[in-house]
Amino acid sequence: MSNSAQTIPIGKITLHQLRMTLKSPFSTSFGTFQDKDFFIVEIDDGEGNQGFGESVAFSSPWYSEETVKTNEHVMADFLIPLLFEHDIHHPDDVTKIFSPIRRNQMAKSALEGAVWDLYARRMQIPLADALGGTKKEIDVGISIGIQPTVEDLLTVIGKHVDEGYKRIKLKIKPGWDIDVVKKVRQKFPDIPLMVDANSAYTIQDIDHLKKLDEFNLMMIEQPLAHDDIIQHAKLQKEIETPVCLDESIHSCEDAKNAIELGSCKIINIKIGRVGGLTESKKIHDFCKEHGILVWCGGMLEAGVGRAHNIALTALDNFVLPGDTAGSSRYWEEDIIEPEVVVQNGKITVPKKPGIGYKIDRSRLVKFRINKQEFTADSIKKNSI
Ligand code: OSB
Ligand code: MG
Repeated sequence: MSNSAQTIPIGKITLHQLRMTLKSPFSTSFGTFQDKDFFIVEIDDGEGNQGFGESVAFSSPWYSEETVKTNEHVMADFLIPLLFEHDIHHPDDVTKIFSPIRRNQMAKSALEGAVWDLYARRMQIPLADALGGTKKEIDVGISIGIQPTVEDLLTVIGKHVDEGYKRIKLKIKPGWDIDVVKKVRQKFPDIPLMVDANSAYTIQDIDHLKKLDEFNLMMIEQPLAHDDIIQHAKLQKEIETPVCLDESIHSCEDAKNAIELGSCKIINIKIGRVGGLTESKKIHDFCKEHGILVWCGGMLEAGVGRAHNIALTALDNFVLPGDTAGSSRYWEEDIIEPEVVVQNGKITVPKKPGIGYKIDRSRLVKFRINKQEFTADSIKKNSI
């Protein structure tokens, strides 16, 4: 092999900005989503291969500080120039190349994901294999937003249980918690069930949260502040329900600290929140060594982000079902071909190279509201 074959050439980077509308609104303790703006990153190696990534930041900084606009700014003005300036021998190099830029994990992850896909396609292997994944199929659950009434919630749960989802996650908030979970348990005594508070409580609510212990929940996700691990450790000592951290974990370092403090027993790994697949794998490996269970979270992704989640979940310590539901749970028309299908609560890990799904170009164009292209030359011109 020549030297150039050992680096991943970055010929052109395209930011496709898309706007898609969820089939039904999704409500959490911090707000409701329906229209979704995001970027599909396409990296062309100039040798006939393209890799794809998806940015998962929302339009408002409710879940984390990043937004669609900050993702655009940070990718266009800082991260894309860094990619053109450095040789990439392996996708793991990207984390290091991006390290002069603080945080902005979702912006980093969108580009890093495209490099991983491109790498796997060039190698002619599935992304799951490139990451070290061994599963042929993955178990998936579903996250159900806050509903107008408990009756509505029971109906929605029944539908998804019938579809075969392996566990049900309910969004909770003060006023939509203990009584709701009680009624769900009365109707569905045996389903694997968990709750996600998205930081809606404080440590003062400890006695209230203890009441969840009687419902045999798999876990409570991110009950306390988005940036806390200290109070979560106090809470975990007092409640039996395992605490799972989502918002508080932005890196493997964060995961190590949380585990050392006893802030959680389970970690939700979201590729975007931790800055990419390389960091996700690092957290997965660390948790495996320390007996901490992990699962793959979701950010209401379109097909590209969904495909990345599936590839990551093929790693063996993703023992708990994640939030990666089928495309049709979110979208009338997804941007990949075929769309992601769930059967009996399982998704088959694709065997084709890269993310293993084809990009539906006509739908990409249909949902596109803006497009920007970057080459090494255009970056140089801009910086003069
Ligand atoms: O906390 O996991 C979360 C959706 C938007 C923002 C945050 C979260 C969620 C979900 C849905 O729970 C996950 C999905 O179905 O993609
Ligand atoms: Mg969550």
